[in-house]
Amino acid sequence: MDARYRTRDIERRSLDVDALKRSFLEWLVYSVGKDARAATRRDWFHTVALAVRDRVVDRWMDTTRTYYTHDVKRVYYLSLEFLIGRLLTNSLANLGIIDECRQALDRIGLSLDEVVDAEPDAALGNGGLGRLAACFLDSMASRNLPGYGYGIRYEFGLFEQRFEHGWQVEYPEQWLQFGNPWEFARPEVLYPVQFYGRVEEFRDSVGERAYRWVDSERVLAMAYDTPVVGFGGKTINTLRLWAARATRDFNFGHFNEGAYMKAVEQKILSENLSRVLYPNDATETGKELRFKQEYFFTSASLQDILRRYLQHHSDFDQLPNKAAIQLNDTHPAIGIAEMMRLLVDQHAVKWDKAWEITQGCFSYTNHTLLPEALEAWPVRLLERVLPRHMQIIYEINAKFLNRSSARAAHDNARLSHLSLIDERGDRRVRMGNLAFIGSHKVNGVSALHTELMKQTVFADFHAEFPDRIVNKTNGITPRRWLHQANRPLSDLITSRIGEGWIHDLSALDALKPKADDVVFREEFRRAKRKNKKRLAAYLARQTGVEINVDSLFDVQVKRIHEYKRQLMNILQTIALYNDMRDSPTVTWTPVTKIFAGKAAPAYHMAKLIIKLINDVGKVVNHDPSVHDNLKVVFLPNYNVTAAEIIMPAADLSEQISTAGMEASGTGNMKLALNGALTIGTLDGANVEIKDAVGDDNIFIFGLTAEEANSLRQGGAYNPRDVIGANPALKRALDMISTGVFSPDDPSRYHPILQSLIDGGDHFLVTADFEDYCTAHDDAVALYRDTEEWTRKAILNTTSMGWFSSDRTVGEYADEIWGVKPIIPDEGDHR
Ligand code: GL9
Repeated sequence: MDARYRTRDIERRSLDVDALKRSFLEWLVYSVGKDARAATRRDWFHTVALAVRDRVVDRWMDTTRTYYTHDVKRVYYLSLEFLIGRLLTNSLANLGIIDECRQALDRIGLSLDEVVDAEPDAALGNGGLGRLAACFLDSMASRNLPGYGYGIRYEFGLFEQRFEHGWQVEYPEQWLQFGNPWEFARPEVLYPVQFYGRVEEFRDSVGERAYRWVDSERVLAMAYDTPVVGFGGKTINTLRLWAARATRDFNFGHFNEGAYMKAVEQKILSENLSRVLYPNDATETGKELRFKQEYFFTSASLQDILRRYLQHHSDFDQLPNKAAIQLNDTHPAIGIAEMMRLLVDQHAVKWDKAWEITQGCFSYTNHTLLPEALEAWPVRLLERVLPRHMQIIYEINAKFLNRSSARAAHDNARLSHLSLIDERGDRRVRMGNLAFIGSHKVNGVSALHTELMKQTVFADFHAEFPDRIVNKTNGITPRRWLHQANRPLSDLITSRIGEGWIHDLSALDALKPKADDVVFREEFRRAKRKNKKRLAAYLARQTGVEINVDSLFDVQVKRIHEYKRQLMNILQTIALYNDMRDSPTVTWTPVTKIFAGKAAPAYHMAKLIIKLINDVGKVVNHDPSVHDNLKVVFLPNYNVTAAEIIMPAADLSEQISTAGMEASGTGNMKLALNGALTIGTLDGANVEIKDAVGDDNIFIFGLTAEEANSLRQGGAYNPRDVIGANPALKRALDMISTGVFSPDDPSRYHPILQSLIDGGDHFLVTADFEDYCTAHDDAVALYRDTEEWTRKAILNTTSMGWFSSDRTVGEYADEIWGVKPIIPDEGDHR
């Protein structure tokens, strides 16, 4: 090799400050094409990202080569959502070169923070489910597990939320507008994905009945790869996202202008498949395009998985020992039928063998029990869009039901529950049932949720397969959510116990005694205050509302949903506001209520709740009689980047869902890890957080899942009586109903009041209100005792070690996937 290139190759991998600086200056000119004088902050972001990417590529290839050479078993995490957020700080931190990069930029006269701020937030997900997938990618790479993410490269991520007169308005999120320096386009990695058409029966070479899918429309899936940098930079895994491309069969230049334009139109239509992320957090009511997205990325991913397997094998017997395919919710569940089709139709594997292989490979995670979120696609849609899959599903169903104990017992009710087809009304395919029977393991995401799965939606399946359902309580990556997001606290922790906690969060245990150390408490408070100042400045910039840094930062950040009960929080806020106005001579503890979160665009009740919070904020924030003791701020456009600023600054974490409805929660973990005390119900992972931090260090209130269930089942619950018996609640509701917060439209909030009073209060806001207020009063009272509060905050942080997604992913690897860590061999480039 030319010696000059060799030197430059070494140079471009070097992690020292001078080499980084030289790389930046060279990249700016030769790749971004800008002169330093003309470069914008965005140009510098692209420059730095490309130079950092250079430092990842060799290791990435080492990792990929190692997996290939050793033919290791891989994990394939199939997810319609990967909410990865920004990647620059993440890559720098995991490579261990934040300080070097900061200095290199400094020498050019640039600030790293400003460069970091120019990166768009990759919002390829709606909320917890998508962020969990992103945390798992980080943990798999950091634990040296051979894990691939497969998903869709949406051109438009989750919509941008703005407030217009306090109402949520949605705008397109154009994260790719200026290009994406992290990804590698792979125009040669293309798979055909078929839709529509019909099935032809024929006799194969040995005279057996076989099927082929004909007259279909084809779209191509093209791969885009993003390296996933593990902590320490040893393992670099791959996130492969698919974009839809028209096939070349499109006939341009034919006959006349009309035909030509039709061909172009068709091309555009087929490429719509990867255009936009659906913004609902629960249900996609029968949207054909959504269903096609699910099949599109699942089919491309499975074809890719089989292609990789066949590099080393000539039959499929070993597939379950080489590929663990995890279904992130039912969105990729059609993959069960697609795997059967690929094996049986394309590769001539016998049905029973193919079924054994499929079950051996697949496992399924359930993320919610909300009935509206259980996907059920109309049979008529499947027959039209995926005719061969519909046949396969019927066949799977017939064989399954025939062997079920329900058939043996002639129990028709149980048979109809187990069936893949819901026969009530228009016939539908139950994707949860398909995922269940096609998998060797099925998991819930917290202890309580897994228990409820066994008792409710999957009770009949659990009786049939008592070993299949297992629990895998969610976790969060400590890299992004503590090490990167909270430098002040992260540095404090490292100063006492070293850096080991970053890849073994259980090391935080050793800090528990520090809760009783007055010096440590002082330093802990100082870190929190720094974070609070940063959030206050951010909120002032984004909303114009000035808040008191010494007030209690009371935070509820998550999707807006009735079951999450932001409504209960704002009602308590109104009650507190009234108390403050009633007793102006009392010394009140200043409280700042901070909200953030998006509502699904078609979810009118959730949007009305946003408007209510904004309306209450307008009144409260301008009322001099509360002397700045209460502020209400709703930060628009909540995303990963905003979360990274909010989590470290929170004092109180609101986790107040109706018990039994929040499968796990993960924001609850981020907040507790960053030293917020939780006020919450015994729901989802709150139960396990309470066990970890101790009853004295958390504010638990309200009905349990069991109590909530029997209260509703009993049918005798009357919200009207409860409201009548609680003057503070009644007064708050009266104020809303008489237009105190909406003088321009006094009846604006009647739908909310109606749902509480005449609608039966399905989410039990009124039932839990009093207990919630008491818990809140306790929290505020404790906050006055600064030392005691800090002690409990420290115990929260130091007790959260178990909630690392490293632990979660380790459990999946051992108990579901059967994969082992492998340290990549080093290539000859160093
Ligand atoms: C969710 C659950 O509602 C959460 O409780 C859970 O923590 C996450 C991850 O397991 O999954 N399921 C679900 O559909 N969403 C979740 O957050 N919704 C969104 O992602 C918007």
